[in-house]
Amino acid sequence: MALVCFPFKKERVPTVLRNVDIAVRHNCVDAVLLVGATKNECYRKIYAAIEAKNNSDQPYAKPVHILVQTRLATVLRPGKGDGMNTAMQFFLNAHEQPANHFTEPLKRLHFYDADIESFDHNWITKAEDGAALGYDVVRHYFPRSSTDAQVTWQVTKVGFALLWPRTTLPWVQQPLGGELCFTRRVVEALMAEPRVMQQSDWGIDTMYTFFCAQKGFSLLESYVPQGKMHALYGGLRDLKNMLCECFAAVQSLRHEPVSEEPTVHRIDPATPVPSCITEKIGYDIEKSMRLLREKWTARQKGLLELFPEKAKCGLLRASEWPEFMFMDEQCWVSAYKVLLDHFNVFDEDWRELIFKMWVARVLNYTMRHVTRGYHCALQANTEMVTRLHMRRTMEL
Ligand code: GDX
Repeated sequence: MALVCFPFKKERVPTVLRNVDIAVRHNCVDAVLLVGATKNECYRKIYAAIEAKNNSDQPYAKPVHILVQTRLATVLRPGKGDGMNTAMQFFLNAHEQPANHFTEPLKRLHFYDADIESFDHNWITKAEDGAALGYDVVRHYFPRSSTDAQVTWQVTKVGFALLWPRTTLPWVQQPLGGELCFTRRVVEALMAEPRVMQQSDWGIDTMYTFFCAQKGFSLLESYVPQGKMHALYGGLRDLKNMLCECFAAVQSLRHEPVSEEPTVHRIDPATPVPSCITEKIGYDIEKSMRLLREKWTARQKGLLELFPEKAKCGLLRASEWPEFMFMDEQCWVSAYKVLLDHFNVFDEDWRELIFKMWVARVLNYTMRHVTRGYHCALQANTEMVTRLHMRRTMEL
């Protein structure tokens, strides 16, 4: 009994409907759930298309539900977290609603971003196979462009290595991945965790990954070789909210203990990466360089006093001229530690400051490593996390 959920906000309707169709046709799937952010135009079009299909002579062979997300949290911005948590609530209670016609409780909940153009039945099959092998959680991981995933690498992976080096967390391949499958006991445990239910924004992926590790659930990371084809970001500014919210999620957990006892964590081996991914540039570099000079305030410059000299002076120079080679690995990690103590996700000066530091870090990485080719760049990311991970393990 599996439910596949696609959270969506504003996406290409044909892509979403194509993905719904793939899920409905899968043998292991009992129902599909779409959770929209609001009743916007995209929601209305998808709703109308589902109604039309169900009233046609070839209706969906399985129930396709569409909901607007419930406001479940109280403080943070309503976003993908409320969407995914709404799906978890639906999943747990679906069998109690006679109108849903589920004869027993649903057993597995899958999530996939609604906009994946390379989605096919294999994503579901792989997750179902992992669940059949007994894993509590199956997460998909896939090759990404060397300039993509810079919130994952610079924020989440660095944070996990710094804060919980002796646990399974630094080994999670794509800790922010939104393509995963939970068994019922995982959904029950996550829903019982108030911090998960309060994480209504982009921080939800961090929360799911973190609490699954803290609760010791077994994890299979399943490799999807074709990767996730989705639209390119424009400048890095498109990622500012995600950056701030993912950092704040790690920051909010920093005093949480995680057991150092080994837990079951298997990683499917990766295969050679196709050239459409190795040759792809994930963001607009020239547009991003300008960001270092934008939106400075006197208070931001004052807050720089909290940071080590190298980060402080580098950023002050960058406010006048696009400079970023100062933001090497060591400078980023030292700034990251200050941010863990002082960052305030509700304060726009702090949001701009972390954003500019991260832009400098991403540009530094791009110019130093991405220019040497895809494999060198990925190696540099991996080595950054491994070095930090090893150093912190020795220190603790
Ligand atoms: N219900 C709901 N509510 N859905 C949302 C909302 C919201 O407020 N915001 C976004 N979505 C949907 C969106 O329509 C799409 O289906 C999915 O969530 C992902 O959003 P997208 O803007 O395509 O995110 P992006 O940049 O592709 O990031 C995704 O991948 C990241 C990663 O793998 O690194 C997203 O799943 C991130 O959470 C993840 O960290």
